[in-house]
Amino acid sequence: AASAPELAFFKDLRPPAGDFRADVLDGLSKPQKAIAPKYFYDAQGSRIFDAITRAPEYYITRTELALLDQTGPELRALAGPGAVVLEPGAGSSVKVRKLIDALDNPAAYVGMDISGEHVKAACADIASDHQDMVIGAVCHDFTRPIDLDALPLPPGRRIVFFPGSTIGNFELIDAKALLQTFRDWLRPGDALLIGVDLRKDAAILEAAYDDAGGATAAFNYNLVARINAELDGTIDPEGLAYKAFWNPYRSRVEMYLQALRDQSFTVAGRSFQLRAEETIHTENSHKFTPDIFRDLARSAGLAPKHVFLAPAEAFSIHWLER
Ligand code: AVI
Repeated sequence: AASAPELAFFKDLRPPAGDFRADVLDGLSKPQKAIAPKYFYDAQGSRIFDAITRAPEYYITRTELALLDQTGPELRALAGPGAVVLEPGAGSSVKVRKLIDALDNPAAYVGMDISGEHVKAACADIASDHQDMVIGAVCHDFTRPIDLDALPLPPGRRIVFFPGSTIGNFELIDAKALLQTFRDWLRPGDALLIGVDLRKDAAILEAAYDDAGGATAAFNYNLVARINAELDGTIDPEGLAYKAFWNPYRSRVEMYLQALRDQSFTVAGRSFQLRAEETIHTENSHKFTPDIFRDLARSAGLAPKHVFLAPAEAFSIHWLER
């Protein structure tokens, strides 16, 4: 693996640590206790997420990768030469390699992620394989504002790449706002290439979000470990069970940590109680139909130009333009 000096730039816009504390205390004070899923992704959580993507039940990653392989020539034609690829929530950047390899002389790639070390290493790896491109990395929470003009981006058609169906982790109103944010990153004619998971059988969905190997459960327990370590918490992970279920009315998989018994704990000096069976909501993963997603995109000011569908409509990748 190459090291960071090969990056054209690294910008650390790390969100203040106080955000985590305030958000956790606020979330645990609600009638339905909840913690925002972005806090899953510390360095260890990002590693566990990579393990989830390799779990046999978690069809999303391999389905999207296969779809990207198949759509390469069409993506190359849609994008044209010299594209500047921006990837919010880049993580380990496996998918973008397929996009970069498909494109016609892409000019630049910028990976952005809330996990700074993770994104820096992943982008440095890409830089060592693509010395002809401008490769940068940014530590950034993409739900917060960013001034793209402050990044040394070369000219060229911008493609914001947002794979993985991460859009599904947002409440619909927030998903719309996020699409509007990405739209603001684009100039007329630029594009958003976004992976969107589709509705399917409940049993497939529930298995994908509660794999037998326990990676998804470990992902949730890591959040507890993170709260205990960083916010001086006393939550006993053994008092909590991980649960995932498909909610057909809201078209989403919902994930929770559920109390196995009455318990109390402290976080950052504040006390909290959990009754037996009470839950902490950790995540939603919304599933769409192609039409419902296109409507959402239009409502955010993006024009659907093309959709690529995996076999059996297991997954979709949408090309949207400003
Ligand atoms: C990142 N995101 C799209 C994942 C998903 O499928 O909703 C997060 C995840 N949570 C548990 N498993 C995967």
